[in-house]
Amino acid sequence: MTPTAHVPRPRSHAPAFDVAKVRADFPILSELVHGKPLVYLDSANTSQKPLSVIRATDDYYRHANANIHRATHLLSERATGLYEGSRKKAAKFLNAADPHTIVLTKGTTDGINLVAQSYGRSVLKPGDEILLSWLEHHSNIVPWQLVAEQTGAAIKVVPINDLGEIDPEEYVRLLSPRTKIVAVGHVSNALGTINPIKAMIAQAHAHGAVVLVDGAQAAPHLVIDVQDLDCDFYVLSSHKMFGPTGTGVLYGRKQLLEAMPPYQGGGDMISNVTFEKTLYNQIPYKFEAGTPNIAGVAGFGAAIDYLMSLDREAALAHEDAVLEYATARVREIPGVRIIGEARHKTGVLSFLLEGAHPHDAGTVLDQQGIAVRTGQHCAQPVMDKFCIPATIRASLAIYNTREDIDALVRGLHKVREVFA
Ligand code: 7TS
Repeated sequence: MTPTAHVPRPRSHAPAFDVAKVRADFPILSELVHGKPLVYLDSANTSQKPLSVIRATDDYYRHANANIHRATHLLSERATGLYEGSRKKAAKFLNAADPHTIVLTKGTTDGINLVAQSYGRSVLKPGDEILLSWLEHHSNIVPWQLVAEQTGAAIKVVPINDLGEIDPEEYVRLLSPRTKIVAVGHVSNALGTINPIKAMIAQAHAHGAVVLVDGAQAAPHLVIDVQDLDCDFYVLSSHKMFGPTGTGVLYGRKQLLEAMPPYQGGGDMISNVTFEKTLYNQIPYKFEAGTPNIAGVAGFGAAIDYLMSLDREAALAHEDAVLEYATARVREIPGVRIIGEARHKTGVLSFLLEGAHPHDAGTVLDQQGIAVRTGQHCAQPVMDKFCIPATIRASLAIYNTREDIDALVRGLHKVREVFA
């Protein structure tokens, strides 16, 4: 919500953002839920899809359905064109210099597991350290625990402060020549904290560590430039940025990807197979074994087109204004405790309401057509830090409005009545 050096923010002449036009692009927003207009405040979980994405997926099955990279017929050519076209779009979206550094994955979880098992497993030795933060989603914890068990490496964790920000002094203190991998989220899914990752990456590099950034929650909101960040790996999920489920991206530094062993074996990831020896395909195909989610990737390309057709600065300014409004309005409700008040936040408002368990609050809100997520948000260490079992989380996207927040506030008053 506050301008930062590492996040491009609106300049004084930021053009107006037409939220009504954006909302009209998302058919599901006219859906009735329990007979009430849908108020969708769960985009950190998964975002809704614009018509262009729904159409791109449908078009693939109507006009291009075939397997990629391996047939001579026209449909396969079309399918391959769509698939490789999305890779190029993803490279542009992340400002990666070379589309070959874009591995198409099943999503963020898949990308992190790939890096942990391919890069991590081949370089880590007993005594090495993997540095995580207390803000991480389970997807950026458990894959590292698995590879730590396999290799004898140790996991270190940077603490967070009471605002929900990574402690910068502790981060530097925990970096050492033993640190081989730093894996950190760009934006926290539970609290919305934007981490100062550009500085964190530079500090990690100064100690010789390789950095993976979990960008699942950043991609729908922030402009991402992997060259400017100078990160080694950046992972994201299509479904959180208005694309289909089951697809995503792993960006990797070219020299690292080239040196890494394959993650999975199968079709398309080889250049020559004999029982004596198999030669692997070049990057990124070496990491893309088997028939992928081609329809999903076609839709993902349309989602990137959609996002890039927007004035991203104006979109972010709109989201920031709605988050600021939400924070102020929800804070006014008696018995509310906001969890996570980082100085730099995007997209997420987590809170507790005295007298109502988050799950019960979520059920009452759902009855009024309001979709939020309640629980620990796959970020149990964050809940442990605040000594709470769960929160109510309203998460925002470009299509949310102040009216959605007014509905949420009315809904929370109803929750208070029910549990008074
Ligand atoms: N990393 C972060 C920061 C996330 O927010 C999520 C999903 C993941 C990784 C995993 O992404 P996936 O697409 O591979 O499943 N976060 C959430 C959430 O906040 N609510 O539901 C899923």
